[in-house]
Amino acid sequence: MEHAAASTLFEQLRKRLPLDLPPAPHEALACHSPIDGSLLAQLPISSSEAVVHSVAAAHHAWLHWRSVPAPRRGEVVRVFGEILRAHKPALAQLVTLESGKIIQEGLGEVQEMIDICDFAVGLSRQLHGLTIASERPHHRMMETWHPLGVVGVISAFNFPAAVWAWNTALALVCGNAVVWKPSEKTSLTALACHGLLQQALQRCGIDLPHLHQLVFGRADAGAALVAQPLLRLISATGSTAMGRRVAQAAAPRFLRTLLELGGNNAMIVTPSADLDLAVRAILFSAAGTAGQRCTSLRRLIMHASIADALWSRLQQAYAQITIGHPLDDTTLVGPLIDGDALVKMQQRLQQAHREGGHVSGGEVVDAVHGGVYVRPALVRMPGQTTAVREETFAPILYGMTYTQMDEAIAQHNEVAHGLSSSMFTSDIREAELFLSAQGSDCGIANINIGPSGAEIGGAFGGEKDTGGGRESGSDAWKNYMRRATNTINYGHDLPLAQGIRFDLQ
Ligand code: UN1
Repeated sequence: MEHAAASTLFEQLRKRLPLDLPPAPHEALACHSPIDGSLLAQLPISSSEAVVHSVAAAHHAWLHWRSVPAPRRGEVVRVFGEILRAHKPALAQLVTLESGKIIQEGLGEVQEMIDICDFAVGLSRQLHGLTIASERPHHRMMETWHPLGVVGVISAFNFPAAVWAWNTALALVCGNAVVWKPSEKTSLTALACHGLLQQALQRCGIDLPHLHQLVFGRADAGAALVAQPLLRLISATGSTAMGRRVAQAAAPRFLRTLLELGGNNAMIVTPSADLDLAVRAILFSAAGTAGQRCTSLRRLIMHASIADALWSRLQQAYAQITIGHPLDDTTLVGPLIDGDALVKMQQRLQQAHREGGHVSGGEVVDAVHGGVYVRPALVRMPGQTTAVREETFAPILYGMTYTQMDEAIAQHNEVAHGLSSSMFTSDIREAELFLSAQGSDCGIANINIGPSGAEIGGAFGGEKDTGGGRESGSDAWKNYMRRATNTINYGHDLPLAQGIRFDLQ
């Protein structure tokens, strides 16, 4: 199917989304589409003074917002969810134009935003604390949860809207203000999300336009944000190198961090696995989103008895992957984000080849003029070499074999990251072992589904070089609040804890 240039499609979207482009004077951020390289717009880069100003204004708005009852805060998020439903097709197209992910995944991304809004609305009536039995007579203990203040959000290009929404929907119902520094590669999606959230605030009669702020720019804009003393939490998604810089800047003043960094996710396929399911799961997890999810499948650890059969089925499946314009319904793999991503992918494939790997795929495909399109690569490796142990943000799947389960699990856990993992098996012993304390060391461990595509209801995040943060569902909301332990004495005496006596004689 023929498509107009991405820049033309963007102009059409401007009629359907609140994309009020601020004037971009001297220092501008050029927003290009990875689909065809066309220039969509220019945005002003936020100066460090602008960052200071944004955080101060957000703090000021927070002073009011923290006293709004949580269910009323939930109402804003509920209305935001409705606005997202109404704008789902347009916002999904913008996500596709800016990140290059296929439209099915763009729609999925907006759905993920809607889902977290629903979750947060329910949560707004469930920010429960505990009551705790006091050791002292006529005393009561309890926990209360209070808003934190200004939350900084740094997000990556590959989920330009959903990861912000996980953070922001929760941060808002928890009574916080948000300052968002999106990836410089997907700032327009951020602008649209910001505009839609402003509509929700207005519709609810909340006159706090500075409750949510945007900061545009590259790494230095993110660094300026982290440096703001009024910030109470920084939630950052992106590379491990970025997370390390954030953590180091945050540590001296004990700024709370929520880090969701890279992954070098694996799947173990055992002799009893349903290979039909496994092939489909591998295809989505490894080639989907052009291998540019932090949860993408990168390492396949196959039992020797099924390895050859599985690998040849994968080769057949990979040969049929349709690569092309991400707005085409038949496309499964769209462009890489930019030329840099291609260079890194090719260098890694060369390294894997030098380390004894047999590479198929990985070649550049002439799908849409001006974009970087590659065939996802399958690399059969003699073992878990250096190349395999590195996370490469590209569609590369390494295949290795094992014979003993303990060896497979050791290999599985032998990498720096610990985000997501999966096992395909029909053997309950193997499945339970993988999920046990001796099994996968990741924040997410799945059986008979791939490592990517998590639902919002669970806590999302991982261990080791993944940063340790948990976002989204379960009790991740606690990251966005301050816990106070309260002890109340309703008696006529003053007993001290631990039975200590401290009386004047
Ligand atoms: C990311 O790539 O940063 O589980 C987030 C998934 C998505 C989120 C990925 N729900 O793959």
